[in-house]
Amino acid sequence: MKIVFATGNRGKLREAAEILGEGFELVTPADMGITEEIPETGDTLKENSIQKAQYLYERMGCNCFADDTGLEVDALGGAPGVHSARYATDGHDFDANIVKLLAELAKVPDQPRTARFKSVVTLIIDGEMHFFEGTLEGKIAQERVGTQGFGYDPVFIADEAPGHTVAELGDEFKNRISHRGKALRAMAAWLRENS
Ligand code: ITT
Repeated sequence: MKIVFATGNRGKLREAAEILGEGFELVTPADMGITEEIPETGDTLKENSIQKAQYLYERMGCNCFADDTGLEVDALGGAPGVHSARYATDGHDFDANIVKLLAELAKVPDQPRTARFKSVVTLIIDGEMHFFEGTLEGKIAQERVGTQGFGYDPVFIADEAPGHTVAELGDEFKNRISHRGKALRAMAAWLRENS
């Protein structure tokens, strides 16, 4: 099945292709000649996820899905949350975001470092919206370790793999336990049953 993934994030695209497997051919906005950044101005992950999928559906009239993901850190009142991509700067600067996250946590040394990734996927099929969600619980490491994955992976330790950051685990293990893996496998199951 050919389906458009409304993302400009190459890490997400790589993971989604592996999670969904051979039955799905993923097309990106860039493949369709869309070069502008798709707006995400909502106050929640769900609003942003809808906004990205709807933008593409209205622009191209194609079945598509979008993923909005945020990192919620308990000691920071749920930040960076919906602002995860632009936590430190206006761009998607993964390194600057990690530096800011560790600096903010250094200001509250007595607080637990528990955190979670949450993904909300919006699928639009023939104009109808469907939602799929996934969460990965864990905690924030004291320093960055590992080179795999993307975003906050070098400082996120999943409960399923204590002692290692997600950036040390590799895509295959990450996809098995991750927020995005859970949400996209649920979407794939829905698509297999309903189309
Ligand atoms: P698109 O909207 O184009 O899909 P984005 O990078 O803007 O890409 P999000 O708003 O959903 O995507 O993600 C916010 C940020 O959260 C993202 O830029 C990463 O820094 C981080 N992030 C998302 N998924 C992650 C993951 O699986 N592991 C680590 N960090 C992740």
